[in-house]
Amino acid sequence: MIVKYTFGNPFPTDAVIAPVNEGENQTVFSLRREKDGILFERALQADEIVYGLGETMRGINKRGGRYVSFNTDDMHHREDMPSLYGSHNFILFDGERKIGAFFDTPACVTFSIDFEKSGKAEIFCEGGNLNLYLIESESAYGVAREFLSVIGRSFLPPLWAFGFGQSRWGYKTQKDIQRVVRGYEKAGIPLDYVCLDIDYMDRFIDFTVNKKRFPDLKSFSAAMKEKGVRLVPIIDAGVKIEPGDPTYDEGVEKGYFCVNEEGKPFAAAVWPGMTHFPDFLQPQVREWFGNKYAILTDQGIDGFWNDMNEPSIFHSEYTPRSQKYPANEKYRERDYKRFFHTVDGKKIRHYDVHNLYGYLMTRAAGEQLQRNIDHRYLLFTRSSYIGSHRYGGIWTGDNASCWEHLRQNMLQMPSLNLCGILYAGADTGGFGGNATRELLLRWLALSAFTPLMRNHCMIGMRRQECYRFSRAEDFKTIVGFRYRILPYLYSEFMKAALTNDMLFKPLSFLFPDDERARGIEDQLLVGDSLMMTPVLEKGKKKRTVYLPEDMTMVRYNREGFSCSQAQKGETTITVNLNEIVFFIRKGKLVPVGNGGKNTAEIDLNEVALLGDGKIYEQYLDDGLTKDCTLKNVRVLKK
Ligand code: MIG
Repeated sequence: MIVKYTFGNPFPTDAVIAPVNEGENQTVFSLRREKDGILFERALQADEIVYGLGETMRGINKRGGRYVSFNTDDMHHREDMPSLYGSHNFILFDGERKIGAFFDTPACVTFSIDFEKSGKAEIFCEGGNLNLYLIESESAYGVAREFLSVIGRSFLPPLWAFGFGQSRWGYKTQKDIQRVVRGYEKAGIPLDYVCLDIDYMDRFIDFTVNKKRFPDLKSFSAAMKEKGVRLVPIIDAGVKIEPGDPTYDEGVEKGYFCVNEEGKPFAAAVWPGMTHFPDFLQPQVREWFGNKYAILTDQGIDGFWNDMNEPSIFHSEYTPRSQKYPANEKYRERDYKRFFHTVDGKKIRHYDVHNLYGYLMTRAAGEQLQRNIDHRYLLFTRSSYIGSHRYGGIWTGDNASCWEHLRQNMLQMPSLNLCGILYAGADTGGFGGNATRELLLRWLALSAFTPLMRNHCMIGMRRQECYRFSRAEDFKTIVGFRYRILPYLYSEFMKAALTNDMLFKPLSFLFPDDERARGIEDQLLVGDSLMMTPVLEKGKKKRTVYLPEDMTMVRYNREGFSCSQAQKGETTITVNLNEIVFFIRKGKLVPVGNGGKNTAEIDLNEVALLGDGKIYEQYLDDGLTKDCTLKNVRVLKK
């Protein structure tokens, strides 16, 4: 059962779209009204697990930490980092009672979960204006399913978005892109898309293309598509102040930008220099900005990533040119308090609705892409809120080439799925820093299971394309694995999306009575049949795996798949750098295909079934149709 409780005068977020009954007096939390907000408190049992909070650090069980929902661009993803790029205020208490709580407010929320030995969950909602949704069910998984059913279906990416993508901040010209594509071709490593970072634009002006670097994007993108490779350009939130540029001119003329204290467009510096921020809280602004993407879709583009949409600010008309990027917290907060949105003629202080900005930029793009093109599109955003999953996926921002962030990538997946975000992935290999061959191979072996599988890297770092490393055949094997498991991954993703389910589940969701399984964070269930058990440590070829039931162990290497029986309990596996080992649950099947050098070569109809199950329900379609329903499921028998 889900019930909604309203406090104060909350700003509508459209996060929950199904009708929900309203209640009057909730008893789950005790409540303390303070001067600047409301504190919700609840005692935790000793062994209670607390799940949720989407894109946050630290792990699947959120106990022991403090998390601040306030979308932030900061690349130093330390383990105790309170805020990242998205805010996903859903938590799930798995104690004697199974309770889900969604604190639906675009303002700052602080979750202290058994922080400083409090033995309590303390949630402070700044401003005190919110809708609190409470769900109670028999099981943690049941609570999750109920929450997912009220926030709406995940965005459905095309099949090619499940291929492997290469990206780098620093690719400048058409030649750079061609070189990358050739590198992959020569090494025989599959590739489906290459991302264009900010340098494809003319002076970082949104919806422009630098003519010297890309003289004819339309024919270039067509030629690439011919080879099975798509181009995926970045779009930044800030619109350069550039008289003569249509986006700028129209935005000023129609009053489509956020305004400062004097009611003039607010000016803040980002990559293009001084910019204005589109006021995505206004529906007509969303429609206008979203339709701008057609400038690129008309040139054959059907995938985008939305960046800098926290929004990130270097400095503004109110704050001094910062020495450091991004602007430090003090200045950022000052800026966020000094610009405004206009909703139904009323001025709304940005600070109070801060966490909606990236979500509504994604909604702007997604709604119009949906209307303007006759097939599915790829879209992923850096900043998000619950609800943005209906329009696009996310990537988890500027991580680094370190083992801790590889682990973090894995731990974030079920938490994101719990908040509706199914299409997600991290910068494989790490954004900042220099990846080693070993780290990149292990990371690819993990990303092979995440819907977004993209190698991305920061300007100035070592070249991180797979073919730049020695013995490229190992990369061919690991990336090639993704293309062979794709019939399963695609099918499980689409079924999860169509039935409001999770793709990545903690073991505890399916084995709630197994004490050992409840504590495991470095193994995950992926879809209904598979358990992933990646190697996450440097220099290790062996790792321990816990099997909550008898399973089929599957090893993949250049020879292909080999299966063996594995017994319930603890086992040690050896996984070489050019191998992947995973498990199939008892009585289940995993369809695998023949692979290919891109998704266009994949035949979803031709699969072999691994595992000891009897039937598998495979979702399949042409990868582009918008007509996605469960009628596209066929039953395979073994
Ligand atoms: O301030 O566009 O997270 O993926 O490569 C950096 C350049 C701006 C941040 C994104 C990153 C991207 C980079 N961007």
